[in-house]
Amino acid sequence: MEHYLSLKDIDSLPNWVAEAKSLKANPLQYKSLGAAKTICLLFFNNSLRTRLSTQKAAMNLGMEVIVMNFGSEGWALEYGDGTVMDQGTSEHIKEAAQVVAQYCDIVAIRAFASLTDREKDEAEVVLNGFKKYAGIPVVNMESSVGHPLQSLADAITLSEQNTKAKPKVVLSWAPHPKALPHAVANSFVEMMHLQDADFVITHPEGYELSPEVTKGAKIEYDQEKALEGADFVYVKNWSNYKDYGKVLNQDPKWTMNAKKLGNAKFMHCLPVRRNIVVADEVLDSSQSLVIEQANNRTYAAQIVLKKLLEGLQSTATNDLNTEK
Ligand code: AN0
Ligand code: CP
Repeated sequence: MEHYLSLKDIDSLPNWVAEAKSLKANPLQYKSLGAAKTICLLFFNNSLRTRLSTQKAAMNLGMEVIVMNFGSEGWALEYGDGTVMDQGTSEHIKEAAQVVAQYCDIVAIRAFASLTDREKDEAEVVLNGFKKYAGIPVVNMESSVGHPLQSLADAITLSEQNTKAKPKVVLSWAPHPKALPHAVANSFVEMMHLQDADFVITHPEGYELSPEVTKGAKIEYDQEKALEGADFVYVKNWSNYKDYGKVLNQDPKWTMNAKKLGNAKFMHCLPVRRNIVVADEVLDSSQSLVIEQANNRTYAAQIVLKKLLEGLQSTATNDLNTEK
């Protein structure tokens, strides 16, 4: 594996989940794998879990970690080809990516959707710019369209908690006062496509995610009906996709509560707004898996970094063999 940009980079999700669980049981078993290797974590947006769990994962593998809040402390980057840079941007991605790559062996990037220009967001200019110019493995720590470290952690949590051959899993939209990206929901749906489950998405009419992402998935606009007999309920807000980035609905009827949840387990990627997205009674109950989901972020990141480090090792060995 060259990069971890989306779930498509995983060759076998069940194998990765099994390996991640073994890392969780013994996190320091590959402590020497990352010796003398450095990872740069570049944040164009805020973070708690991603920042700390990815750093922890790298440390568990013996790596050195450099973290930079690029969004607030780096130069404003230009991505266009041939741009006359007489406006707000100070440095081109071509130089920035090559420079970063001189300081580290792997680069991980968080760059959220702008939610103003769908085409530009879907072009993933930040991630693809680093992929094109850095020449080292790139890890997606939530881009415009995906959050594959989150959904890998969610797959680990589901596998730990599930007791049925074919559980019912519901992705339920929730209200939110701010416009949020589609990345978490997109990657969750993509991950569920790889599971043997009865999977249903529920949201208000008009709040459809990208049809490319939800192709083949069941959509039920009646939340109550969707939640019937659910084993796992994954709650998440996203802003409107068609009327791109707009908040058109804040109906509190969609807030998750104990009655609607029934006996199901509650999941959310965090951070979560209490009593808007989900009622206190749910978050504070033993049915909530959110803290364990956050815990599994470490092992999701660790399996990804382990695969990338192994890839670097085999490239180095091949180089040595061809040198003789
Ligand atoms: C972000 C989102 O919805 O994509 C990050 C979630 C991991 N959430 C917020 O900005 C509140
Ligand atoms: N779930 C998640 O990615 O959290 P942070 O935004 O705090 O990193």
